Amino acid sequence: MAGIDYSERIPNNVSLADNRRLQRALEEWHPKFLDWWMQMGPDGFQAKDVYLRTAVSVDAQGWAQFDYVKMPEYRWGLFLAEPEAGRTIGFGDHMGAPAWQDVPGEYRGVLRRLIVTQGDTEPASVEQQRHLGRTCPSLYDLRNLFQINVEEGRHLWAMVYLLDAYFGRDGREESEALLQRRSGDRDKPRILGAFNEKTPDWLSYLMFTYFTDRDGKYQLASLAESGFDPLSRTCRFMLTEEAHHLFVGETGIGRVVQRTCELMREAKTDDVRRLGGIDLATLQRYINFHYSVSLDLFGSEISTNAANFYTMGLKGRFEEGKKRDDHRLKDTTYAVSELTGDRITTREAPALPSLNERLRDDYIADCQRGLDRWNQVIKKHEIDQELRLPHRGFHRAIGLFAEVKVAPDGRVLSEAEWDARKHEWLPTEADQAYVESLMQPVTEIARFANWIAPPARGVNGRPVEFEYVRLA
Ligand code: BYC
Repeated sequence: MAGIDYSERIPNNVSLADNRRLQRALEEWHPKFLDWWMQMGPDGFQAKDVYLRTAVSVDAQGWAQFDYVKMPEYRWGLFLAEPEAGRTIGFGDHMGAPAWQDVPGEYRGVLRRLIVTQGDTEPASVEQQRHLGRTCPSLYDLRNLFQINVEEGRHLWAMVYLLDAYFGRDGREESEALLQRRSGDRDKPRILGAFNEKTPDWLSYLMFTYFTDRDGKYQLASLAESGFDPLSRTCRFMLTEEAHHLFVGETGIGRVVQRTCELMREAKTDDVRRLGGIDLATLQRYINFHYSVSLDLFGSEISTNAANFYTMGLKGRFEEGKKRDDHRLKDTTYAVSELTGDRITTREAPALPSLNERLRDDYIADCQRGLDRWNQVIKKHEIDQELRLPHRGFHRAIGLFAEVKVAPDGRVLSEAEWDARKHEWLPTEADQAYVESLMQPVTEIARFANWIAPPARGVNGRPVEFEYVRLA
């Protein structure tokens, strides 16, 4: 069961051949997906051989195989983590009851909406990244981009499987709509804010994989706790793939920081733009932007939706199973931010509607770990500067802080102060133009753009100087 049947048109470990109706629905959706992929997927590289990993098993050990594949021939499929015998619902009003193998009728609408929101982000990110291949800093980075893109495509398949298998005609309509919305489109935008932003250059992309993919990790981990077992099993396997996306972001920004520090040391200057590097001040502004739009993805501090998802047993907390409390949270509180005049304070709020904020707190702590590692790189070069996460209220569009302007240090500002200083804190047009000017493709084996250091090692035991994408 852990192995995946590749003899089928749609590789899967869900016994698809035994469910003719579902198989037909997915076989009808498949060509539409491929049309979308050709139209909106990586631009200009569809006919090239890329050294990609493909899932061949859902076991934690040895689940992937690496080989050259042309992206449209990638074996997208349906993979769920192994079922846990006797699994019960771990939180909310149904705690202790057997996990649902089918959709509980009374929660159908809510569950469908959660799955659609999750599913919508996956193709959105592929659309956002579709032009990046043309300006890659190396073949190694190009390959990692495509790996992420095909896996986001597979994550779309994962959500479409749930919609088609468990939500009948409505589910099939939602599956179609997932291929029709477009990132940044005025008339048919993607559902969540960050997925309608542009990813115009590789610095933005590395920031996106660090900060926005990390929201994915936390949302998927909460959905992996779901009492709806097929969703839980799907998300558990998606998390295995997600780890690589976060690795690309963390090591990618780490490599930019490394290169910047090398240039600063060599030329004894902070102004590495003269040398074709990305100065730390610009990096800080990109961090501020991507972190703040990703914080918005967790929703409002106080949310009855979040309370309902939990009480219904549909979406848990991060690592719900490891927490030692009653897993119902009706009588407990949680500290959330509050605005008192122009001061930001905290107050104890009922725990259930505060669940978005709690998940955001887990996320913030995780984000800080990467900053600590990048700051180690800076310190090793004996440079007395630090990268910082801005205050959670900085540049927010959702929740409490959407109403006010907050500086990176947490001071509440007047509109005039904000307007006068925002160019210090967010990427300016000049920053964007400069970063764009660096985006010249580097495609010789083993060569890297000047603004990013090579990685410590290659992919799957291959050397860094390996032909990760065959362009000839
Ligand atoms: N943009 O009660 P509230 C990933 C809406 S990333 C626009 O506070 P709730 C990935 C909200 O829908 C992970 N609208 O929100 C990463 C609600 O609308 P209604 C994606 C927003 O429902 C990289 C209203 O505002 N997965 O996988 O508690 C590459 C009130 O909101 C936004 C998920 O998000 C926003 N940012 O929480 C590839 C998990 N925020 O009800 C992939 C599934 C809120 O008034 N989704 N609104 O019409 C959820 O769990 C929840 O929908 C959210 C929002 C956490 C997103």
